[in-house]
Parts: sequence; C-alpha cells; structure tokens
Amino acid sequence: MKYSELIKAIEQEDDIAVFRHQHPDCDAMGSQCALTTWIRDSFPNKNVYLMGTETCDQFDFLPIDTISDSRLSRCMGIILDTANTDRIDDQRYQKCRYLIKIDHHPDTEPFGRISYVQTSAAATCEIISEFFMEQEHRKVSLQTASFLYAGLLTDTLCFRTSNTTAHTLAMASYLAVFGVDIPGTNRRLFDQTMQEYRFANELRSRIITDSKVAYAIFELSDLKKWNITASRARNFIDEMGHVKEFQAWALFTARICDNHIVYDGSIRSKKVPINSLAARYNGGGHVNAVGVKGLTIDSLNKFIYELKNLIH
Ligand SMILES: [Mn+2]
Repeated sequence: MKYSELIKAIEQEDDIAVFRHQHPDCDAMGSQCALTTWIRDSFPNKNVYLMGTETCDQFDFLPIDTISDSRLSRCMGIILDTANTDRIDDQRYQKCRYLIKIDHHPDTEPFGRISYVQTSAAATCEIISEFFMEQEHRKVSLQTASFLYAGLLTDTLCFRTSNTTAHTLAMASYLAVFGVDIPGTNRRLFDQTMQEYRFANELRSRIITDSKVAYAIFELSDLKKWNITASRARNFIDEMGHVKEFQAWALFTARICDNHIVYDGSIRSKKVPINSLAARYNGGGHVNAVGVKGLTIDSLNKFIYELKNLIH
C-alpha cells in the first residue's frame, strides 16, 4: 500500500496539526480542509487542528483553529503543498513532535520523517484524493470531496495545464461520485464581479509585448484606482494564457516594503522551464508556473530581460 506509513502515523497519533503554505490558494486550503475533515470523520476521538494565520476566500473553507504552543508540542504535524519550511504558514510547526510532508512541488528542501513528494501530481489535492481512495473502507463526505475538487480545479485551471494527466482526471471522477456540484463549484471559484470583468480589459490594454513574451505592471495607484488587492490582481495572469503567440507571460504588482516600492510577480510559460530563473529572483514554483517576490524596479527589468533571453 502506497500510503501505509501515512495512515499508520494518523492512526497512532491523538493530536494532529495540519499545515500548508503562506498566502494559501485553493489547493493548499482544499487539501488542508479535506484532510482535516476526513481525519475528524474517520477518527472522532482525535484532536485535529487546522493551522495557519491567513486564509483564502475563493471557496467556503473551514475556519482556522487557535492552538497553544504546549498543545502543539504534543502534535504530529502534516505539511501540505509546501516545498520549503520557510513558507509554512505558522512557523510554530517547529514545535511539532515530528513532521510528514505531502507535496507536488519539486523537492528543493526535503523535510519530514515521512515524505510523499509527487511532482507528477497536478495538485496536492490529487495526492490526498489518491490517499482517500486507497483507504476505501473509510467515509469521504461531500464536503471533503468538494474541498479536494476545488483544489484540483484551480491548480489545473479547469484541467487545462500541462501537468493535467489521466490520473488527475481519474481523481476528479472519483470525487464527483460523492456528489460534488460541478457547475456550482465552477461558478463559486471562477465567476467574476463586473468590476473584475472590467479590470481584465484594463490588463489587456496595458500589456507590453514583443509578441512572444508579454507582461504588465500594476503600480500602487492602479491597484487603488481599481480597488483590488495585489494578489487578486495577479490572479488575472490566466487572462493572458490564451494567446497563441505568447510563449511566456507575467503580471507584476507593486507593494511597499520598508518605505520602498517592490514588485511581486506571477509568471507562466507554455513550454520553456522558468523555475530556475525564478529561483534566482527570490521565487520559485512549478516548471511552467512560478512567482517572484520583493523585486526592485531594477531587478524586475533584469528579470524580464532574462525571461526574454530564455524564451527567444
Ligand atoms: Mn498546489
């Protein structure tokens, strides 16, 4: 059994803390909420804590639990969807007795007594689905299945990304059997407000491109004018993903850090790997989908220059 060590650890522990990465997306939150509800349903006598300081309002996720340091020090920690320990939301993970890592990002920083890193999985929710499927005698509630489906759908952009496989679709099918509201989940996750619809026009009109590489930069004044948060704005990166000519595309947003303006970016490519480039600019992620953080305007320009060289 592929997940025998994981289920054995869950069965043994009375106190389990479930973590995921900072600035959580639906894959991080979905896998975290699903694993938490599933353990709570399967083992009502265990204490399972949903850890974190931030949440994500794109879907109806569970509230975060508050837990004292002393209680945390009795827990086993499960870390989901997070490649490196710096990025774990709630650095108190260090108090846990031991850790289990479950992730689909490249294993740049191996950690945990037990580790399931599967880079072939399109989402951490795909791995958790497979784990539940293996534990076939245990119940998967509609809520649990819906959390996982939300993570699968968002990390694969509705099953369109290059890492979507037959196995991803098989896991979606497995989840759908529990009664997931497929059109409703799509609407909940992706419907835009009219203001956002108009913001997409603004993005289109601003793109700077040599036809192969396209990017846009939103300054603080733009974000203010559109009344949109930086992370929400960067989510519009996918608006640029449907142009035949573009081989790579990027969206940068400004923020203030120690009285200076710095830029965070989301970058995508069709085929050329961009993760090692991002790693040199305070970032990382997947082969064709990365983020960079805290760039000055100079390093932002250098990044774009290097991205163009890489693509051409
Ligand atoms: Mn993920």
